Amino acid sequence: MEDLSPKPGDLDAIETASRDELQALQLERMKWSLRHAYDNVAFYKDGFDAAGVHPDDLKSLADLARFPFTVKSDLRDNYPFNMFAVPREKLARIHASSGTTGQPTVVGYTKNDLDMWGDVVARSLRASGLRSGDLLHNAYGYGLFTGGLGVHGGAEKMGLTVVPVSGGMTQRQVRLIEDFQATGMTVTPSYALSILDEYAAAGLDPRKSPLKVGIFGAEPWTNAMRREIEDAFDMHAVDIYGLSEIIGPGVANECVETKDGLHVWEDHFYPEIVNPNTGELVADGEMGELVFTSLTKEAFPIIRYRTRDLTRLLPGTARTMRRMEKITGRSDDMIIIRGVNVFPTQIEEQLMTVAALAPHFQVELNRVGHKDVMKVRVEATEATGKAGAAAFEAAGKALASQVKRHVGVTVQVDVAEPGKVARSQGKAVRIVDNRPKDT
Ligand code: DLL
Repeated sequence: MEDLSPKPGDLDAIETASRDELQALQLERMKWSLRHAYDNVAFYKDGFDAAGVHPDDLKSLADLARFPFTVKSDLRDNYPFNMFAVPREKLARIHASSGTTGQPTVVGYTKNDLDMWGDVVARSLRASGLRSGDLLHNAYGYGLFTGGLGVHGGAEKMGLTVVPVSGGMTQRQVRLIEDFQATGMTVTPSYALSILDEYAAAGLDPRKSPLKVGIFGAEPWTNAMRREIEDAFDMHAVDIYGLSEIIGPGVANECVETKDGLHVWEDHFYPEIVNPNTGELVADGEMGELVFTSLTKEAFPIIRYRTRDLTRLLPGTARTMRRMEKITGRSDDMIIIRGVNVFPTQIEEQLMTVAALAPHFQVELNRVGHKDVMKVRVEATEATGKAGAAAFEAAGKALASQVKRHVGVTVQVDVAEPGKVARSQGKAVRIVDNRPKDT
């Protein structure tokens, strides 16, 4: 794999500033952001007043903990535009969640916000190893989802040639990567695996592809999956994180030279970790729920937003900014099987250790009598597929025993023929919950 480390002068000055400089900037910006939210959004004024705090009470970064949280239902309750701090006419763009499970959540951006978003995405793509002149195959979905257009803006800003291919039509993805000689690819890790399948179907060797780096996010994925993808494509694989409520992609990104967790661009997005049950702050290094406060956003300031994503904060390495460890999962995706907490990422890690199985999976939850039963649906590799029933059974047993040993739960494993586990074209659906809804 090519060395894509940054050269002197490649980075923004703040990326290598001292912690003191960074914290001074954060405090100044946090004061502005709290004041901006309080003065212009009734939800924040009412919330701060009810909690007995005022923006002037913030004297240090630690004082942020005195301010109330914002949660997803607050955004739904203020649908569509009541969380905005500027008149609708000042919005340059609106994005929204798909709204498949209820009221969509709506976010907005002024021209300055789009400019800042472009900067943090450009910083993320650069941390991933791309430079002006590279050609980026952007397979995140375009539309209301922030992935496609968010990456696009930053890529153009830093001088990449962007191919706005979006998700879907997988054969065409392979063809365009090869014909246009893409050096970078932005896509969900699960869809990257579908693209990988398509290389095989087309009789092409993915290790000979022009790609130098893949920038994967929008869903959890593990270091075991990184090794699988890096090896399959002979390219770097780095992690990009973000969420619409905070800005979209580009809140945090791994640096290609270290691949040791994601540096949070904390000059714009201030992270905290709290105990998900009590809301108490926990110290850096401890696991908990990630909470973000925007420091510079105009249209949609967001104060202490509970992401439900579980991780921990670690000191900076390749940059001054702190890192967040790869996301273990969302608190909503935590499965409790007979008292043991299980995340789909833990199943993914074990799946990667069984060579006879392909890297696609879904977890199915069923109620049998009074018990919850977890079934892992996986599929045979092409080679296992040809080897017959005994090979399927052995592969299933191997995975069940790995999960039992390393995760501590008993699972049923259903090994399907190659190609039979549902493929994603964006975010993978990892959990299919068939249990009765009333419990
Ligand atoms: O998924 C933004 C994005 C697009 C990020 C493209 C990266 C690349 P939402 O649709 O609002 O925004 O979903 C946000 O997705 O709270 C996490 O649960 C999950 N997520 C995003 N990035 C990662 C990641 C976009 N790198 C939600 N690892 C977040 C794990 C991620 N989970």
